Amino acid sequence: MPTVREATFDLFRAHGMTTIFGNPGSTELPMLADFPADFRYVLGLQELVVVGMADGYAQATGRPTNVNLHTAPGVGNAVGGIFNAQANKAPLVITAGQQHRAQVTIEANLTNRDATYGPQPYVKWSHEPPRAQDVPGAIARAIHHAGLPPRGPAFVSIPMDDWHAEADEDRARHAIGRTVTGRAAPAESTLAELAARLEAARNPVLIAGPDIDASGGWTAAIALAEQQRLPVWATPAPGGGRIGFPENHPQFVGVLPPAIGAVAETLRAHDLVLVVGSSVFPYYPYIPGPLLTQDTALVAITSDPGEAARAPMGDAIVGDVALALERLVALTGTSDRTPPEPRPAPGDPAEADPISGTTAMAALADVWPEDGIAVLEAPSSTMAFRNRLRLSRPGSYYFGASGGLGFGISAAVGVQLAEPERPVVCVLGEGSAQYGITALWSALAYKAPVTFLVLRNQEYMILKWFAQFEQVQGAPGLDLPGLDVAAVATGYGVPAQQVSGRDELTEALRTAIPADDGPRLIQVPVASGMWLD
Ligand SMILES: Cc1ncc(C[n+]2csc(CCOP(=O)(O)OP(=O)(O)O)c2C)c(N)n1
Repeated sequence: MPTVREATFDLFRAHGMTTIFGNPGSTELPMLADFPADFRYVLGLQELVVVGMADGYAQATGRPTNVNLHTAPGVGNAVGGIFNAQANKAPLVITAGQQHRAQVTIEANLTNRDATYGPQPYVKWSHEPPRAQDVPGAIARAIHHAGLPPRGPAFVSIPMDDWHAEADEDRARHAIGRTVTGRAAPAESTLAELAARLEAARNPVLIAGPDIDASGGWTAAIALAEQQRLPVWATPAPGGGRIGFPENHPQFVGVLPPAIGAVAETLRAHDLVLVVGSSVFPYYPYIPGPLLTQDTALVAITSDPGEAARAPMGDAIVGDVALALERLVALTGTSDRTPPEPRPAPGDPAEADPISGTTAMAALADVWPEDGIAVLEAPSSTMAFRNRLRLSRPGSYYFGASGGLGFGISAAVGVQLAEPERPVVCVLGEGSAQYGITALWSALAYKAPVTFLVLRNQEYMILKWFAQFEQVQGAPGLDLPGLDVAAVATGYGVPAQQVSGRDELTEALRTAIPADDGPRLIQVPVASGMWLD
């Protein structure tokens, strides 16, 4: 008779979940006992980072990924990361230890009181099994919840004495053997109607969202845009956790502004807006205005019923984004509309000392490897990054779609572990870097050869920009004098250097990015400013 632990590891095997991200405590040790040789345990030194690494890994592999957390305090530390994971639609199966069943009612030390409340409301399902024998089935259910659209985290709290209990063999066998699939195309008639609407439109436009990349709809999105001669915008940057359309494509016209009034203004000339794989819209900040101007209609295709229901305007079609795009390609002909003018290539940025964020991104663009993957958490240089890099391959861009900092370094490590053959570059503000800083240790420990580029402006620049926008004066806590991330990295054992000026930066990046023996960190001073170009 297998134990609950043996049955659970068999379940993980059946789902290809042999990489586990965790930070252990006494309540998790029974799960980790006799850790099987065919599994890899990736240690993160703080739970926000553990979840962030798993998030990057789950997104890059497309597979549910187990995150194993310490009871209440571990889950508490993880909540910011869980908030990110639900916005990123990362299929995480989060397990957490719990006190021995015999001591839960008397609330012995480390009891996770009301365990299922902790990660709410950011998980799709939260559960503590009533019996030890239910643990494999509960984890199986969490795997299915996490992997079904919309993907996202699910949570199971497991009392520490459950792991060596005898499993219910019959239940476990069924739980391990089941598959649950959820890729459903919208009804053909709905898509045929949409195709007709698209063909009849005078000046339609496509808004490409992150789920195009996540669903494997990249090629179909290009085919549809080319065949229908659509200009293509990326969904606003705050919610653009992934890029859904090649940004060097001649029909790509830019990243939509993130505020209500500005979106309506930008789309004013279009009679039909087709939003694919995005919420409508990840607005931030609040700039009031009409949602759309009078003569503009909108249709969104999303695999997320929540996104469809909460959209403030337009029609929505729920279904798999890639399948829907493929059908639309088949259902539409070649249009004779004039495609948009290609965007000009960005010019050389002005020289300055220290360099601007724009210059730093231009230096990165100069040495960017074709198969490179970017993980971005550099608030004041986000737009400069998008404009300069113009990434154009699928699976090449990851950004914390909820805005919760701590995603960058952590996710970069997870993405690199999932994609060992592709160079990963993580671009960070020095303030953002602090939230996930302990993941530098994991990068080194697991030989993840990420190049970390830290833009050092000695401040929370974006918050100073927001202060202006919000007409706030005299806010404290917006300066970071003397924060030296290169020195901190050295303490974690990561080779690090500070460079200055575009030439030194280019050279340092040129050397670091192809190196595959472990992480490197390059820090460069940049001037104060919001870098939009
Ligand atoms: C977990 C979390 N805490 C606080 C914030 C608020 N916040 C947004 S941007 C920012 C500062 C980022 O500073 P830095 O990385 O140095 O980038 P810069 O704006 O200077 O480019 C902060 C604190 C957040 N988004 N997430």
